[in-house]
Amino acid sequence: MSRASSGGRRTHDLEVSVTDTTSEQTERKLLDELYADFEDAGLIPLWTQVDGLMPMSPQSAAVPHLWRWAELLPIAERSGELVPVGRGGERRAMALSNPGLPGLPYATPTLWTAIQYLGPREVAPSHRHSQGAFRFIVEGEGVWTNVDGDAVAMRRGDLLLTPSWAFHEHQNVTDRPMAWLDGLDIPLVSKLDAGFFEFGPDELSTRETPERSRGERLWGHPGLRPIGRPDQPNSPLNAYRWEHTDAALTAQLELEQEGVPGVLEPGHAGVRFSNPTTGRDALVTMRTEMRRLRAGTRTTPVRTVGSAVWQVFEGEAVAQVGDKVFEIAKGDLFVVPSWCEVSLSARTEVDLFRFSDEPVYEALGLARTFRGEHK
Ligand code: 1HN
Repeated sequence: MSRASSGGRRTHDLEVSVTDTTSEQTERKLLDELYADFEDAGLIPLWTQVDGLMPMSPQSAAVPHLWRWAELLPIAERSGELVPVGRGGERRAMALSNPGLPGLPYATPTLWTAIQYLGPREVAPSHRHSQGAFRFIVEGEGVWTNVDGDAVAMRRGDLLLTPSWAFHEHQNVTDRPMAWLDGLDIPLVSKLDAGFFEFGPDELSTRETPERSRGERLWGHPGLRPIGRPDQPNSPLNAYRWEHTDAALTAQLELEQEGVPGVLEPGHAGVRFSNPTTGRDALVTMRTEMRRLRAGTRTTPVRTVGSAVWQVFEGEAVAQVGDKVFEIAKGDLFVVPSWCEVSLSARTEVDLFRFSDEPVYEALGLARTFRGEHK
């Protein structure tokens, strides 16, 4: 195909009538030359490209998809037996790859999601990166993640933060393996050309295994902020314990029973993990939340700009995501692409962890949400 017959030729074919007069032939020749010069000059005229440049609404390449914990865990265990963890590979993390983003280790166009596995007594070595990260634990314990030298216990139901540029390493101090969920903003940071990485020391920064990290001891008292500490873009509270999350959700549903408003919608309680210095999201680029639905609750369908990943913490539900219907149970993960409608029906009481890239859209003035049935 010649240069002139790409893109622009289609439009300009329309301008050439069946009866090709001499003047039309001249014009055609001039247009061919013009389109060739566009290419040589490194230009693409808008009128040949307008499709897709400005869709009427977001057209994500990502698709709704489900990964079952019961399938992920045995694969992670086999990797634990066969694949060492150490310098170079750094982490035994297996990324969810969205079928709409083939070949890429991305759950959505902005969010990396992986199951990570650390065997008995294993250590994942120290490093830091500009990508922000968190861990969420659906089962197990025994690993401490050392974040800038602060040892943070990882236990069922906890959310642990590894903000951008904090050194971190993971240490399994038990004879049992442990698997958990990793969320990172890797694809977003890649798209923004903002990736930095540095190896840390080969020796562990600490072998301590405290109940509570220094971050929790300083920042983990409800409504009490240490005086003299400045605001930080990412939360200095590095662990959000299940005990507190559970109590907050329980209280919301109890208050609803007592006639006090507080829940998101009838039978639907929710908390957002927040940065105690700003009241905003715990991480600058990722929203992290826990939802609890009473058995039998069906949530209002919602569409939001930005993508989300959900993981069932406990219980059973049906998730309707776009035209897909997922029967979900403990540990199962599903993806909601941008502007794709999602609603949940709780078969039992169900707790769900959710994370998304919404803070990015809010910061850029691009956030939109539509609640209700779509016409
Ligand atoms: C990383 O540092 C972790 O620290 C997990 O646990 C997943 C994926 C890509 C690059 C770095 C971790 C990662 C990662």
